Amino acid sequence: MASITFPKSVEVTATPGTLKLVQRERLMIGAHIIAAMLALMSGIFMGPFQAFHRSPTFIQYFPTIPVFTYYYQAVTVHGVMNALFFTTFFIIGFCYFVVERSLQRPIKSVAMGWVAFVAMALGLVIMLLTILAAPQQSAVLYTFYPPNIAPALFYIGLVLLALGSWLASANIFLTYRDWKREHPNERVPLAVFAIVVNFIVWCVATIGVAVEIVFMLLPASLGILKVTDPQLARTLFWFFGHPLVYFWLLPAYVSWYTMLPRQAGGKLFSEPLARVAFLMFLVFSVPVGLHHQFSDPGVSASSKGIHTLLTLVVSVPSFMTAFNVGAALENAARNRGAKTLFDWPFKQKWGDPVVAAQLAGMLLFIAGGFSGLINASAQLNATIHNTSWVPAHFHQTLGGGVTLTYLAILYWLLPAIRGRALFSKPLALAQVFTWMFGMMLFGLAMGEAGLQGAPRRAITGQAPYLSPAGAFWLDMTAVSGVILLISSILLYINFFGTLFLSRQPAPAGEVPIETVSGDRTSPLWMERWGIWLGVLGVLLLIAYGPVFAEVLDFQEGWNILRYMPTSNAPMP
Ligand code: HAS
Ligand code: CU
Repeated sequence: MASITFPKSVEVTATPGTLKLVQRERLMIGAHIIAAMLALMSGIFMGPFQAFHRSPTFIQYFPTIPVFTYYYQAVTVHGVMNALFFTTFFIIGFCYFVVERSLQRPIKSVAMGWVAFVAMALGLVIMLLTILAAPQQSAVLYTFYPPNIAPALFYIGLVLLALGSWLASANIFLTYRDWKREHPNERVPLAVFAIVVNFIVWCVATIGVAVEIVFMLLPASLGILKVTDPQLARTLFWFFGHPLVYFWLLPAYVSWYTMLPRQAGGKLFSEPLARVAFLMFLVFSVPVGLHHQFSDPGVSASSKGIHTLLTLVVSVPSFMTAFNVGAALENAARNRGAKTLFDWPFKQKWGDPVVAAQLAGMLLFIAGGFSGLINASAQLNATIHNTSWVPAHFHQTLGGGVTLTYLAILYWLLPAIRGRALFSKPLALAQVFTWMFGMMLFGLAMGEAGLQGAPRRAITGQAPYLSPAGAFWLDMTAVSGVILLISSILLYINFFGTLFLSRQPAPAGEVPIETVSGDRTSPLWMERWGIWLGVLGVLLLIAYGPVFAEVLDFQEGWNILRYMPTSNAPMP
């Protein structure tokens, strides 16, 4: 294979002038994007085979699927690599790029950026090797609930990822602070505003999982602790796990709000409204984790009620996004000649993979968002919890809206960094549409199967208890797996093609970064982060204070750590 040679610097057109991407920036951001795509590659190709494992008809004809035979190993690699490593690398690389280009300055410390990258990359390698070398013990899935305890290296891989991401957060905060000192009376461009929000959410959220890993799981895996506490661990995990989904979502929103309007040929409806939406994410993303624990014993109904209410509140900024970005898209279509009430969705640039990927992502996200609202209602949740409805939901949100938007970003960012045009636009379009239809079918099929009682995280292809309707929808899941397999192959042909085979120079004018804020009306105190952290602190006290009092069992005298951990995950 040809080696990658980067030209010294590349002219990248952006408003208002032309920025120069310097070599070290390209290397740093390129390294993050490549690591992200390699992580995704190791996770994504497991997916179709899991779908095949779930299909009764498929299992009937191919009783032993020769690839990725140990189902729980594959599901662990799929979840850990796609949801934890791909996302974190991609978000950090993309956010460095946006912050640097928007604020027209390098990140605070390139050296710290590299230290962070190396820590995360080491975490990635350690994690992959551990799951490969100890498939049974490390098959604890991406939620790693005790009492299953993985080998210590599994947790060390996660710790390295978290440490690296904290350094990256510090880098972004310090870059923003330097800019703010020089521009005390200016509003930071919207994209950077959103990124600062996102990394604040991330730093608060990761406290939960860090405590869980450092004080419970790692000591248990090293044999220092002989007991564990699933309930406490789950509560700490979901303190992190829900805001995690917004950590994935907000970079996609950065693209929808600050890039897509221009890419689509329109104008954002309201920038101040966007800032309000992001501030709502800041204060409401964390105190809602119990909506993953509605079925858990030992947590009071009143706490679950508070979290239900706040979950519904945190869906409001997404509704605001739908109207704000939807209006921008309508504006774009009117500029392109749309006349009637309903023709604007059709008058979009469906032939441009960067725009089409985001629109397709939005369509999936509408379905995923609404299934989220169903999950959030405690009564309905009892019907769908732990069924395949839940993976249907998060493949339409994370696998649909978020991932397709990241791929839209990849389709302009990779050429900009590499200095070469995208290998093939038609392939990219084919990838986008196969992904959209594949994920729609996956969502429909897994959702319907879930309503028929098919459990999540199970080799349902071998289950004797399925209703005929459930079995039918699980077969449809396998069909969606085939479509998504094709889409994934197309993605990687384009990815490696752009890196190694493309010869055309990257087209000018495709980097959609705003360098000044067009917003003159948002009050400057929106950037007084202390206020918002204070509000978040109060909400956390109300929403999580009683929960931790309950799970720590104060009345019984700190009655925690009651359970013996087992050593192995379920056998195949
Ligand atoms: Fe969720 C479980 C509730 C959003 C991810 N969620 C999960 C899990 C994951 C996940 C990974 O309440 C599984 C965890 C596990 O392994 O156990 N979720 C919600 C709610 C929302 C929501 C209320 N989830 C997300 C997002 C995710 C994500 C975003 C990833 C990125 N979720 C739950 C609950 C559970 C859950 C329960 C636990 C279930 C259980 O029992 O285990 C909301 O934030 C969603 C709001 C979104 C909307 C949609 C707005 C639409 C927009 C599109 C605009 C379209 C336009 C038109 C402009 C209301 C913004 C375009 C025009 C064209 C022409 C195309
Ligand atoms: Cu959640």
